[in-house]
Amino acid sequence: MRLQRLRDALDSRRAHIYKPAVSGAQVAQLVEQRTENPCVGGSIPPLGTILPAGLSFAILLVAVIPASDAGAAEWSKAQPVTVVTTESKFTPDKLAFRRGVAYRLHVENRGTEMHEFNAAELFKASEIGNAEALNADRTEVVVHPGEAKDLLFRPKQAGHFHLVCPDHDWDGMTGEITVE
Ligand SMILES: [Cu+2]
Repeated sequence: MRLQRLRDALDSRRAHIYKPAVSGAQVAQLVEQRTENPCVGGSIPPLGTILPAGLSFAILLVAVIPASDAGAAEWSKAQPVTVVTTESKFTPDKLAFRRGVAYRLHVENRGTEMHEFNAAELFKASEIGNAEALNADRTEVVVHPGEAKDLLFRPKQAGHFHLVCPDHDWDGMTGEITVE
């Protein structure tokens, strides 16, 4: 019964291999402990019981690591592209990318106001290497005056995409992005 639950938890984890192995198993154990014995902590030996299951998952992770390393190596070779923001424009304001190529987009704010490199549709149609460079909605790179950010992305679809600074589009701060 307990083992089956752990297996289920691990199976569901296999679909999300980015999560660390132990946390999944520990969550499963915590849930179990809470359900079976909410007051006494000692009925289930900590970690020892789940070690075999955790171990098999650790082996699975090792098998997966080379692929992600290869991905990281690809990002390290990403082509650099710099866009400067000032009042009120992107320089350059026309950008061309190729589908399947990794880019390091360097957005540098040399202006005195905050600007946003907003290319929501492009980012949606791209693999993102470092989501932390984007806002929570993954629509834009926000740069404060004097700040610069690097975004790693790889376009997955060809097409034309809008570039806009939502704060200054009224002032002409827009651009065009083409992915071939
Ligand atoms: Cu702006």
